[in-house]
Amino acid sequence: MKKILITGATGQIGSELTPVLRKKFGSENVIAVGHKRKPGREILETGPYSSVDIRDKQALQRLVTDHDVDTVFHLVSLLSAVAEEQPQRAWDINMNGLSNILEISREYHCALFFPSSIAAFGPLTPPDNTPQDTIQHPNTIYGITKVSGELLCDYYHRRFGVDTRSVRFPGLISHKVLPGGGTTDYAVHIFYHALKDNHYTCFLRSDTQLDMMYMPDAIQAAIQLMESDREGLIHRNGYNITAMSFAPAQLAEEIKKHIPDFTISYTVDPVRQAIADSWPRHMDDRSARKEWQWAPQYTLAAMVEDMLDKLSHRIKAS
Ligand code: AKB
Repeated sequence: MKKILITGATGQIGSELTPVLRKKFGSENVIAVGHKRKPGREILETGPYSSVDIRDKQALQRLVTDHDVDTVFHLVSLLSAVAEEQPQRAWDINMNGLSNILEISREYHCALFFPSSIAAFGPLTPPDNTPQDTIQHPNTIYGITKVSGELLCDYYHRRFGVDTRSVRFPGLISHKVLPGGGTTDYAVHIFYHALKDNHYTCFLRSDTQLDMMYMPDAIQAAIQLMESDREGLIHRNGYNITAMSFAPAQLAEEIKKHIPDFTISYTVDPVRQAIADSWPRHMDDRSARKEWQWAPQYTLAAMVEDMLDKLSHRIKAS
């Protein structure tokens, strides 16, 4: 990795991955690409930034050739709940966007990171200790784009030798930029409401257990996978990875340890509940641990403590 392009750089993952990569590889060597969401000062002021629609292949091609890019982190994606509202747009952005990036990676010999998701599984998948290789038959449009993305990345690797790599991210928890319309978003929103109102109304049932991860671990996973020796990688697209698994009621209990007055209530959104009910409760991530030494740092308790600390400073400063 010498010259890196990040699509979706203004999103939940991109806004945290971009500064970490700029620090590690040099500001000028990390080109951030956003589109709909306005970039924050950090992204704009610390290195190159371009606004490009992921469906504009020529503009992306120009960026890759102008900057001599050798690695792409392709983070653009409509998330699960928003995608259910606009399935055709989700297919267009998630699949045609990925197809553009794969073609460019083939043409200009770039390595490619693609974030898949727990959504690549479905109601027929074993929900506990979900194996690395198992039934993938999602019933959401987002999940269909994620499993298709994994297959397409594998195809480009096998057929054209493109160095594609991906992970199946669980719900991601972070304090910098809000997630944009997913099913696991409750696990981020709850912190804002706990600090501002002492109360949160959750759109999932209290016992909806899902895999989760704190953003520093997610950033570490993406970089570590892309830096691993290619010889060790058997399951390229994509690796199960998880750091913790909890339900809303357990997260609320953990928050209460820091904010004793905090309360939670439940008004279930049937669409998001059905999506969550189709996803694994806990994935087996031994392949990632074995093949590229994946090892998360944050437990539920450590994540909650750090989130409340960082987010309260951010809220005070705003
Ligand atoms: C979503 O909820 O849609 C995402 C995901 C788990 O992929 N956070």
